Amino acid sequence: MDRWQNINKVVVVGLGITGLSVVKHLQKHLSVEQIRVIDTRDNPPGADKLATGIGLHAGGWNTEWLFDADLLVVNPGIALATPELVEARSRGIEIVGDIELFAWAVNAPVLAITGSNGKSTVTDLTGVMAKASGLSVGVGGNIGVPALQLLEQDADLYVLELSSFQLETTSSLKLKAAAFLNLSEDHMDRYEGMTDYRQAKLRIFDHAEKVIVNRDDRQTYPDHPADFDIVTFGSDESEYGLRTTGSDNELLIDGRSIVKQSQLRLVGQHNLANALVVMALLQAANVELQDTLDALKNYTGLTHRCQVVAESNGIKWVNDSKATNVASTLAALAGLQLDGTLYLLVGGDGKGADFSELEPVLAELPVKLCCFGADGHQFMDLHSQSQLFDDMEQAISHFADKLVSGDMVLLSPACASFDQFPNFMARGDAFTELARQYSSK
Ligand code: IK4
Repeated sequence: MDRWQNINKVVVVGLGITGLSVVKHLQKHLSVEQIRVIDTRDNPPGADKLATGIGLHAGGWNTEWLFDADLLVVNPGIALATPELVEARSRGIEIVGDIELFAWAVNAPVLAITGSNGKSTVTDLTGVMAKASGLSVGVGGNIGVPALQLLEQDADLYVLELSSFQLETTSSLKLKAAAFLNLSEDHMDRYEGMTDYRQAKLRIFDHAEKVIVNRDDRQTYPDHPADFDIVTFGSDESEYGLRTTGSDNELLIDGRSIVKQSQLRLVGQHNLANALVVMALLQAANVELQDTLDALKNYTGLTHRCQVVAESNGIKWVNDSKATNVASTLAALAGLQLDGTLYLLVGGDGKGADFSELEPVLAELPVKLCCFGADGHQFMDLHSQSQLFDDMEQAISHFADKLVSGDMVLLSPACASFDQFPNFMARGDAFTELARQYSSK
């Protein structure tokens, strides 16, 4: 079926790296006159890299362009509930996202991962291990390289991280296997409630040969399990599971030990679950696990994910900028090895979250809570030792000369970064820079 047959005019809504990858892909099927871009921001990122001849309307909507289109390709940063998009849809204009265009074009098996936390780690590690087995693998989506850009190099297998926003605009993505890792509160500025958020994530199962779900989080199961070929992972001994032996844990497949926790460089209980899902995904794609286990053992994790970025005089600086929701910060706190005071940097764009779950955990820790950014004030009552700052630099300069051996400075902000940074990576880079500056003083 040629999806492009009846498509004459396309509007890309939202530029940035993803929008640019969409435009480039569209140019394979259409001429520049048929492609337009709308971005509501005054200075859309990537505008300087847009191919000549393609119209760009920035700083607001252009409903003339919008309603003149046959197809809208909408960025995950824009809510489908936006009135202009609701109007376009009611006029019968098709709305898709970059992942749907990827689905129309892809010719190799695809694995996909969604969930509130751990999806980037699972996606990256699946890619690393699949490559170790000798396959050529395209890894990206919501992390790193946009999905459409992955198609520029031919691959034997694609591994995609998919956000709930990307899934809302995807309807025909066929998957070798789909994993739904866990569900916890996030994006309450974009969803009516948790039910809504979960339904968006469940779309990942729509055309999946196999679905991988979490026995410890029943919210990850499809509403009608009988309709699916289900594989599960979890902390008991069945299927992809765990067995505790003394002070160690064994990762199991159907009761058979595959690897021990002590053989892994990844730390934390949540990463055992992540490793189990990765094994389930790889087996669903017929990858020979034995060829990948050295890569699993050597894997140290992602940048911006509980990464030690500076260490001097017994003081550790840890970058967990990727913690953009409460559950992610809780996971970081659960895995802590502390010998002194924890200077915890929290705050940013709170996305309407309820941060109260942090309170009992913080109460048990020797912590100085350093709150910053647009919603930093929302953390102030969560601990007796809290202080409010404008930004990270102000916080760090305040406590830097109080740090002693055994202390840790941890950026695990439980918030998005968009109030003060382009994204969590820029926030993590800024923290890393400050950490290196202050720890060499
Ligand atoms: N037109 C238009 C237009 C206007 C604004 C297009 C984009 C924007 C900016 C863009 C964006 C928000 C891309 C996004 C996004 C949000 C891609 C992903 C997400 S996300 O919600 O899935 N990820 C953030 C989160 O989990 O909170 C990451 C937060 C961070 O990096 O700090 O708006």
